[in-house]
Amino acid sequence: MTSTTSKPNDLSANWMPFSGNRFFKANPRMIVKGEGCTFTTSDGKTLVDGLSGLWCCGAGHGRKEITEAVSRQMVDLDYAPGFQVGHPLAFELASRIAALAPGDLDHVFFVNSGSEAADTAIKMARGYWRVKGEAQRTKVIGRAKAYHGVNFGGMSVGGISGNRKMFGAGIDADHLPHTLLAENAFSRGLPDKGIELADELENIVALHDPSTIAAVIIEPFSGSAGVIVPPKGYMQRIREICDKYGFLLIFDEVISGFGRTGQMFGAQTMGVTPDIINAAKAISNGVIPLGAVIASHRIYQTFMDNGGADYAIEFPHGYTYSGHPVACAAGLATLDIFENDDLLGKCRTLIPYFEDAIHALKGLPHVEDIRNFGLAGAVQVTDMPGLPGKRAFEIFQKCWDLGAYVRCGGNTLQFAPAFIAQKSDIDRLFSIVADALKAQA
Ligand code: PXG
Repeated sequence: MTSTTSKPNDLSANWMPFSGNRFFKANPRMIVKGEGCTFTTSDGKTLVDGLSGLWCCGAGHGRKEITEAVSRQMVDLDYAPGFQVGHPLAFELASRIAALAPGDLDHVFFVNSGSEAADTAIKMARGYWRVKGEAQRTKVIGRAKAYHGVNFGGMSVGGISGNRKMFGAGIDADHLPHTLLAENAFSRGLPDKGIELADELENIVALHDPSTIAAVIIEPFSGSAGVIVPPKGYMQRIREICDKYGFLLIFDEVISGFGRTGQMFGAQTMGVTPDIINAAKAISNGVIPLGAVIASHRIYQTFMDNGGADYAIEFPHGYTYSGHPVACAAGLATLDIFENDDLLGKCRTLIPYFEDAIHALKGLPHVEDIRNFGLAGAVQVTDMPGLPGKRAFEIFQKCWDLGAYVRCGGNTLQFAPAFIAQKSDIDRLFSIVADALKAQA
């Protein structure tokens, strides 16, 4: 008989995601409580949360409005099937999100994660062209250094080689270059140089022929790769080229969406309207998994107009948990907090303070670039010779020991505090990062 109990300190069974399992299990770092913009560790230490969890908890941890809405929903309706039947919360949340989205993006397809959003948006784009009679438009153009999650579509358009090399062939994709230019080092916000990198899309078009391309997928800023911010005018240029050839433009706003740039969507901050926006993470403040693909009226209507018999399924896609009632309750409560607490206003107030604080690290040992956009930023550090990523990893550990949770990825440290953070939280975060950098010297 299998035992149902296990030793509380047995860490072996959990195969952790995107983690050095061997290192962690030898040196565990365990979080047991979250409150506001702090975490408490299993050994009783308080950490300032420098990344809103994993870019999700903009309203801070332990929001009673959300936990109470979730508990109530679990009692009233714990689950409802979403295929061929519905429940009211999914419709209410979709309407509220549609009202917040830019342009004519007014239809919301619910998923459970950013990875599912990426694959859903890609299938939507390819399906769109098929129902329009251009089924040969299958290729999706991503960018080097992009992150669109880990499922096969998102992996294929993603541009972080470490996330791709193990897994073999993906879907039909090609990649624009990234926009990380040495001459833009230490830029604040959108850098000045590099708009011409958008014109590389014309070269991709020339190589493949526009008739083979369904869509272009881009993060308003690349989060995982270390807050790589597009140059001034770049997104406008990409939009123009997409319009020239009819390509659908997908903004992956899993990180930039729901407030991180000071507006509800990065599209609004950038002043560029895509055809599809992907969202997840902060949409439910990270409390319950939830994601959304927000499509334009034109895309939705194209599926409806070409859907065949009136009882037929127009888009054969969806997940058991699409529009889960408990996730929708969390999403609605999160939107209430955005409104009631003026989260966007709070974020906009904090952005210039955060920008000054992160750029004040310039000149400290090993700092080779600092980038920021909205309430997100990264410090790029010099790698140790022959040991890629080790310095950033050591600084991450040192920050933990000194009282801050920060994220490391490759040769960058990444920061995305909660929108409700106080200036004192930002001060504490960056004073710890400064000490950790100096300790490396
Ligand atoms: N798109 C983007 C732009 C993302 O940032 C995903 C899709 C995938 O979302 P899911 O929910 O499937 O993980 C993401 C996720 C980091 C970090 O440290 C970033 C993500 C996830 C975990 C860590 O930068 N982004």
